[in-house]
Amino acid sequence: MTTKELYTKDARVWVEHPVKVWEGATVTSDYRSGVLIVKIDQTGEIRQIKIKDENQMPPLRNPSLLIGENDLTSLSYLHEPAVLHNLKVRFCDRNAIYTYCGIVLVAINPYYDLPIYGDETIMMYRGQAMGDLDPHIFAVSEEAYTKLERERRDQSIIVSGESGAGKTVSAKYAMRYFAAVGGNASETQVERKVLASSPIMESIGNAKTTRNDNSSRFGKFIEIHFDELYRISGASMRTYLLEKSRVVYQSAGERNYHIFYQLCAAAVNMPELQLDHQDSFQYLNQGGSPNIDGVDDLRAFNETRNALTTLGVSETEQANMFTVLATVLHLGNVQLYDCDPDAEPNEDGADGAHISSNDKHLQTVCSLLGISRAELGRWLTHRRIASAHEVIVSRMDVQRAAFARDALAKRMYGELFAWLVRAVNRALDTGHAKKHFIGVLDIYGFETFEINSFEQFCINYANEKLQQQFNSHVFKLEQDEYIKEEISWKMIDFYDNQPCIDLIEERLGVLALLDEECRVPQGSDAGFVAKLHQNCTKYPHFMKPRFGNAAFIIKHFADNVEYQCGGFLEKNRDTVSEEQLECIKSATSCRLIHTMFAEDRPLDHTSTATLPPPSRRRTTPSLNIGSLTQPPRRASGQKQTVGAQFRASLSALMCTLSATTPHYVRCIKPNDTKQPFSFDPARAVHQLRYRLLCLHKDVDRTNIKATCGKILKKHLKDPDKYQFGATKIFFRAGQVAYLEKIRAEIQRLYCVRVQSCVRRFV
Ligand code: AOV
Ligand code: MG
Repeated sequence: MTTKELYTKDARVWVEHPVKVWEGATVTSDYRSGVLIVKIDQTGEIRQIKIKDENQMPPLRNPSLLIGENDLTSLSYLHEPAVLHNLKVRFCDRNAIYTYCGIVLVAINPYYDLPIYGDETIMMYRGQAMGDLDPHIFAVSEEAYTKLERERRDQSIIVSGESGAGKTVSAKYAMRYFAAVGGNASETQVERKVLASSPIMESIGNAKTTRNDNSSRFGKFIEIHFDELYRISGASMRTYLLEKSRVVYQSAGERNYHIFYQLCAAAVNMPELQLDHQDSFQYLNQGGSPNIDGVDDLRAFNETRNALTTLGVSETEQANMFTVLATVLHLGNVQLYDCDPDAEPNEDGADGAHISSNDKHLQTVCSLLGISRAELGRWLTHRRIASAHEVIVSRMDVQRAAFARDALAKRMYGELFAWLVRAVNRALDTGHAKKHFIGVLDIYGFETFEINSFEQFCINYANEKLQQQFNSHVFKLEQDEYIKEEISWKMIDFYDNQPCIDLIEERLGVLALLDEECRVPQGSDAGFVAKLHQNCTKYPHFMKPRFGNAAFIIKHFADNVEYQCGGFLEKNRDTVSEEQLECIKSATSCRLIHTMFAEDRPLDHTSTATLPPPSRRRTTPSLNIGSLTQPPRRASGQKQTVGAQFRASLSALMCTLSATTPHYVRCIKPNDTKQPFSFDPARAVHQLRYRLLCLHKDVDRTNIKATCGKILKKHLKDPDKYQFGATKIFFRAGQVAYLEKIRAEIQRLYCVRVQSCVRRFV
């Protein structure tokens, strides 16, 4: 089929538009080489389109009867404008937020509470096959649940999408589905606990960012365990790299973790914590955005407490938790002076960091924990440097002291987070052996801000790995299909994330160079970037910025991101003053501190690279699934860097996922203003351009192979244009479109649908 035959008068095409991205047009006269004349449908404007390359003709539109299909793969043309248009029609005209694209469920965030998640809807989807009802997260969940039983293989639901696209909400609905259909009404009420884990984890691990009011700042993989009768028998959770820098610093318009604001909102009920209005704390007010639309922090605090109670966290433990959180806030308000504020005016106040003797926040920290004010005061301003021959204690300058204080606050929060994850896991562990599981993965979405640091680097690296996991799964499906169908063609049009992952993971890649710079005595952020610029330019996914040498650019699958190197080394090392830590650990009035910092803390059971010696491991399976927010030590006793540890935990996750049957949910954020049902085509298309890889056409089984053979012989003269598999026909590019055109013409003339015969063996 030549271009001339396809682009005849009245052919319907898509032409580019600066705002709408694509708009409909109709060809006004048969295409002649070099120029296509079209009439824009909406405005009536006649436009001459110069065609330089006939491979880049305006895309053809689908027959109207296909618009609004609930599976994109049933469209004749599955190109960008077709996908975008179909999703838009479904979303804007029909309020249908879910659409299938082959094996992927596309979910567009409606920013509106739809009445489609109730128990009645769950029961409606129970027992139904995927295509029977409208696309839904419940349909995907049902598919996973059915397959668990049918295949006797663990399943996973992998939710992805950029920040604010709706991953966490989708993951919660999937869990709700499993809780409803797999409930076993036993006393342990695991389902209730599984659901209660969400508000807890969100209060301590989610925060308002400029992209999402409830942004997850950690990744999580929840495994729901089932017994031999496929009833829920327990659950466990693994978490990934909490963004700890947020505890001490927030960018404009952002907040610290929700729990802090909840605590301040409830301060009057806990006078012993000596809390004040949230704006009075340095760690809470830097973003200048203390409230979230539609969120009542006091109410949320009560929900958090109830959820903690449901999970068996005792009143005392809760009180201890709040003490630790209050300590962190007071610590952030300890004022550091660069000379002695208590010295008489003519007295010589020694240079370096000082704390006033009547600093009330330091006093509060010490009384809350029951530790010596003199000791903590000393180690907040001094450091110990041990050399081979002697130990020197010297006063720090204010900047270093503030840095050390912040590192301590971050460590305390990180330990508290890890402890809570263990508490959740303890509550979800019913003691029953798990026979099967369905895992739900909800990680932080790809993100790029004005200033991107180590955290964004890790987040985007994780997304790169996940995208690669998806690619290899689809690739494998395709390969399996070809083998099954005895087809000898190879898949070639495939975006491969591996080169970008290589840039990050290889021997002289970003993580290795970062670790190396962390090890050398005078290592610096600038030195790290210099090393990158020296070694990484050979990678196609690496770029030097045009100006300056304090940054580097990675060309991710989703976007190019420029990372500022400031803080990379410290964040990767994640060190804290041992002396300060000892002070905190000497707490006499907060038992939780001891539990939190207990040395034999279990580690992620799948990250073999990070396992402690066996004698120190605990044996309960779910207890072994610890939060990975703290870098464990290597066998040599040397602390493993955050980057190395994150890499190991991601690789363990990929292993886990590859041993399951995956189900994919791709969330799309339709606008940046959180408007209900508002669809910004430019925003959506940006996400679709890298997300929808599934070009595989699903073809039904049939026995009328010969009929199809005849039809094809008639219309596609060249036998190289298609190949018969055992149950399917495989077409070279462009051939299906051609057949569709013929189908449309015949349909117009004779009202006969040959589509089914040609494209499918019905
Ligand atoms: P994310 O998980 O993908 O972002 P969320 O799941 O937190 O995004 O969704 C962001 C917000 O969008 C939610 O708080 C809801 O207000 C709204 N929303 C999402 N899905 C739905 C839905 N199905 N129905 C109604 N509202 C919805 V991040 O964790 O930032 O990458 O880290
Ligand atoms: Mg989230």
